[in-house]
Amino acid sequence: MLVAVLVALCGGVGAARMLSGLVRVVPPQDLTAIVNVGDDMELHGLHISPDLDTVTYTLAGMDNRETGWGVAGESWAVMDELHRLGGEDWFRLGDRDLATHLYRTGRLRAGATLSAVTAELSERRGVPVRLLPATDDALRTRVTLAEASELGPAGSEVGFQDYFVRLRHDVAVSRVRFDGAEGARPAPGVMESLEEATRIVVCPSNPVVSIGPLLAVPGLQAVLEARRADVVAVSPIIAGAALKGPADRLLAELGTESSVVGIARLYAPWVGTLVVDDADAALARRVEAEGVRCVVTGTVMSSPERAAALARVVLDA
Ligand code: FO1
Repeated sequence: MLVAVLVALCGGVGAARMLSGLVRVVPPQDLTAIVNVGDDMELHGLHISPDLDTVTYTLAGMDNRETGWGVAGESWAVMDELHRLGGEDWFRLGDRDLATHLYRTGRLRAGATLSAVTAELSERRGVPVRLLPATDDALRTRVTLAEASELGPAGSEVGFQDYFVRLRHDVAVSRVRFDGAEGARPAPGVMESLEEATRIVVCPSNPVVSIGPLLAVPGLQAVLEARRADVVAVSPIIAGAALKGPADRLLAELGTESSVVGIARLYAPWVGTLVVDDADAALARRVEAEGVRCVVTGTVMSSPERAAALARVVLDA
């Protein structure tokens, strides 16, 4: 095991895979994950935190590897019954997953903070990594659509999950903003962990809608800029494309080249080293021309062993 106090900046599935590699090479108690909450939403009166749950379920070994979200071997009795009643069932909440949202919502209503509830849920599920929401305040990603959709004309602004799940992110976007970000305060432990970490890892998460909301929390980007030499990012773009989700299209639509060079340009103010896939080895010089050190290795985490091999490279970088 390597000795390092690590902080990882996290979105959903890409981050969860990276964390499952990191816990194989550093003691899990030396790892803090700062997780996006821009995807959070209220539905059926419940507070749902998809990225916190994806990370928790993965580290607890109960994740659904096919979907990348939710619980493995899930049952759907509640959703099936809701469907029969004609209720809102576009966002699928499995029976076991629902227990998480019921627990979280009840505790929040009783006055607990999101970070306190997150710690309770991860402790009860035996997750040894410290999980911190980026903020305990309401910060919500909102997406302006560049074309008409079933949710309204071109120019309509919709919630993140409306874009991502309801519209299957199959519609062009003209703007992304993080509602509530100006007044959001970093959750307890976020700033301290970033200041004290020996290494900060940016997981291969969507730069716009997973990492973007973290940077929007006042103070976060400044501390990352101050720690730039110790910040290592893994590119979520391989050979011009995202492995999963709309990162490639979102980058292009919002004016950033969808390539490792585009990622380097976007992250250059606060990232010192970018880890890119072997498929992009020919672009290493162009990455370095952006002022970012480039490390080339296999970044596709198709198994926990490959995730651990990538984690080792990230720590040695
Ligand atoms: N993604 C889907 O594509 N369809 C769903 O019905 C869905 C339900 C869902 C329920 C709980 C949860 O934690 C995540 C869920 N997701 C679903 C995933 C989620 O929309 C995205 O993966 C993240 O927000 C993006 O990181």
